[in-house]
Amino acid sequence: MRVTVLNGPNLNLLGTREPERYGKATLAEVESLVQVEAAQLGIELDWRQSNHEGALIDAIQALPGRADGLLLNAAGYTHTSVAIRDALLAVRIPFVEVHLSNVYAREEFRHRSLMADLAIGVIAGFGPQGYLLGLRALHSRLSDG
Ligand code: CA2
Repeated sequence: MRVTVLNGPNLNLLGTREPERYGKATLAEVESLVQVEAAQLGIELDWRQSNHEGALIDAIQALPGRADGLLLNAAGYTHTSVAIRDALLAVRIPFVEVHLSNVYAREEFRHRSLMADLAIGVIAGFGPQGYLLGLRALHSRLSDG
């Protein structure tokens, strides 16, 4: 089973700024955690981060034939990007939306996701653990056939 993890803008700053909000772990540390879990589940993981909307869209468009499922933290684009929504609609790849923070306990503009209704489900507020939960959920859904 192959899973791509896409991380959106500013997540490359994880562990270096705003640790009270996003935690102390760097994105590379979160990736290591998720890679260990993926290996245990027999998942081949492709981990990516981009600050650019178009690069995220290119990565989504390239998924068919390359990945069985997607773990998506589109970061700020979650709340704004019709173009990322359109790409997800076009490829129809099963995906789980993940957020480190509890977006519902934050500003109102973060309560709306332009992609959540297309997702299998959404996990928010559990920090890096949310990526593990999301990976397990995706694995279980993809194994159901
Ligand atoms: O909680 C999440 O995972 C978010 O997707 C993070 C986004 C935010 O816009 C979403 O509403 C919720 C922001 C990512 C910014 O990441 C940073 C990490 C460290 C320091 C500064 C920004």
